[in-house]
Amino acid sequence: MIERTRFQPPEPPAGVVGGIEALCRQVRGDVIRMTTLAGSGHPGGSMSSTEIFALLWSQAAVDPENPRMKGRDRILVSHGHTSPAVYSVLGRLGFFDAGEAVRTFRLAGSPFEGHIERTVPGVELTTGNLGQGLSGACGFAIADRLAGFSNRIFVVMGDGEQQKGQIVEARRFAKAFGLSSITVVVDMNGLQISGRTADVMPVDLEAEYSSDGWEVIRVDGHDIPALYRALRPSGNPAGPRVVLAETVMGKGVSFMENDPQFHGRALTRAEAGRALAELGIPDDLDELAEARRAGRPAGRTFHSPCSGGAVLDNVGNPRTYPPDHKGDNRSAFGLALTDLASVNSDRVPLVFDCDLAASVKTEAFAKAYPSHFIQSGIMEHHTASAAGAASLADRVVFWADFGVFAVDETFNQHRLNDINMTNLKVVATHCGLDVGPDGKTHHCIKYLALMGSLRNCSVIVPADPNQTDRAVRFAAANPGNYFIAMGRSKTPVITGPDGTPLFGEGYRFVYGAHDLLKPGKDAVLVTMGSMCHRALEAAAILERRGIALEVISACCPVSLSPALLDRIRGFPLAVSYEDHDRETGLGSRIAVALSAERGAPPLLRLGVDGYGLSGDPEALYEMQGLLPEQVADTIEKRLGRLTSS
Ligand SMILES: Cc1ncc(C[n+]2csc(CCOP(=O)(O)OP(=O)(O)O)c2C)c(N)n1
Repeated sequence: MIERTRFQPPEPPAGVVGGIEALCRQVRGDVIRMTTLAGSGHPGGSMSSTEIFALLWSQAAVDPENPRMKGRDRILVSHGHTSPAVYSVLGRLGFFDAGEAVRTFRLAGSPFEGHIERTVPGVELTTGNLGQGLSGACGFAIADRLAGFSNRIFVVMGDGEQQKGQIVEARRFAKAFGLSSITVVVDMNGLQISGRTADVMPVDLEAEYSSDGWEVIRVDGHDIPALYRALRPSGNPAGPRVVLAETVMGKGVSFMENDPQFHGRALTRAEAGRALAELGIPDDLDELAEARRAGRPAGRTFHSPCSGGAVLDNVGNPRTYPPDHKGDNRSAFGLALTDLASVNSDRVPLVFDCDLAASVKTEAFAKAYPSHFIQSGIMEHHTASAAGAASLADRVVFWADFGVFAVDETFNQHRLNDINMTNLKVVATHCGLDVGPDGKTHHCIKYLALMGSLRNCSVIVPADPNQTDRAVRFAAANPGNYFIAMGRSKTPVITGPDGTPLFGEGYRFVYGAHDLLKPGKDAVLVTMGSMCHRALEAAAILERRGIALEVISACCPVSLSPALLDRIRGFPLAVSYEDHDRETGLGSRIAVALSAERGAPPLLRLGVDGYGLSGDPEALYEMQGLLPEQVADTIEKRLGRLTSS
């Protein structure tokens, strides 16, 4: 057992240094055994980061018995390929059985995957695509500070990784928000896959971190007392600190040291034998290989990574916008957000913005709750990751942005959030051709294709301000990632047969349910969002021509219910109608769902074909044949052909 000092004594006790030295030798042996057994992995960086990991997890305020302890220090590893060393350190410090990690590393069904996974106790964030760890740390730091914790957040990164632009965004953010709880350690082994980092893409880390306002310390990353001193609480609480830890790739095994091939190559059986002998570790590789061959582990995870996703129990009283209301969905979102904050004064949501608060309607929230409004600047990659991590810290978190920035710009970050099973509510305004004159760079027409492809993300495309209000409250009251998409323009209130708002008093949002906007018998049209009212106009035109078009809003387009498919099946013609890329949106989803159905009707898909141009939305819809009159004509023509054939 190594004494846990929490970095309080000015010097590490001798027992601590000795304990960590012994641990590091074992860890290096584990790294060799794991990667050779698996036949792949990243031994070089694992062995240069070993002292850093061993010091952090043995000394920081973390508890192997209670890895999710409230107020714990958080240790993030951004270069997730160093998983062998991370798993070995955690296992040997008692977070789980190290033997299992060694035996099953990278084996199908094992929780010990090739890059570190948040399902493993002690791992704070799944990483693997480089450059996102510091952003995650910023999100945790913001959320933990609001929660009143005085914990520390450590982030270990690679030096090649420093070439990523998102890290620069995160550095600025950490300084701007005075995140002095953050200490970064860069493993400066000087090598990456293609050779020397200085040759691949030189980065002057000392100058860059200093000019971004960080405290910079340079240290020998294998010198445990020196590293310990560098990791002690900062004397400079105004800002974050980076420790540039000079290390040696493959440290501890003579023929691996400073050789970049060992960044990502496992040793052969014979090489591993020599390496273990050098380290003074018994060679049990043959027995381990036998045990590994005995069978794949039953797939298991230690715990559900999303357990405890924060929710708001009190969502206040929904607002009902009357039939003559002239407003946009984004304003309804902004008002619902301030409502949620006002009825949850002890659990105010955290709201991230990227310089668009006035347009995405979070300005009122920003004024009323400045401490919970995070102005991230034009740094969307960082923001997506930071907001995702913050949402894992027992806080309801919203990020509102234009569709093209909330989705297209940041898909990679959403994907990692999805893998981390975060609890983030992304609200994308300005979706579709509805954005109009800003032109094709600003038309987000792939939001369903992209966000709908994430496996842990619910997608809602509300029909009007009333449904937007309910959807926002629903997302805040339910755990998990939600993506809520809306256009820019004013959207009429949808009314029922009695002329009252369809999504008003008495309406309850249920995820996955579809909404019947108008019954009909001759054809069924399925739509979503800002096209709902246009679909109703098309239905009214057809009504005058004696054709009864049924109109359904599929406001949860990734969850097309069996009830909806059943309903569609009863019609001679189905039509999908969307302000989204026609090939990858609602129509495609319906086509796929219907392909498994017997007796499915032909499907006419109406949507955006190619990129739009710049202009008034109505003109852009006209160019795409998406105006209600055009839609009515197309449906009438198709029905005519059906009956004549
Ligand atoms: C965004 C991203 N691009 C590329 C890779 C592939 N990759 C994995 S490790 C690595 C080199 C990392 O170098 P460094 O940070 O110095 O780590 P070390 O070689 O010291 O282990 C690359 C390019 C990745 N994982 N993520």
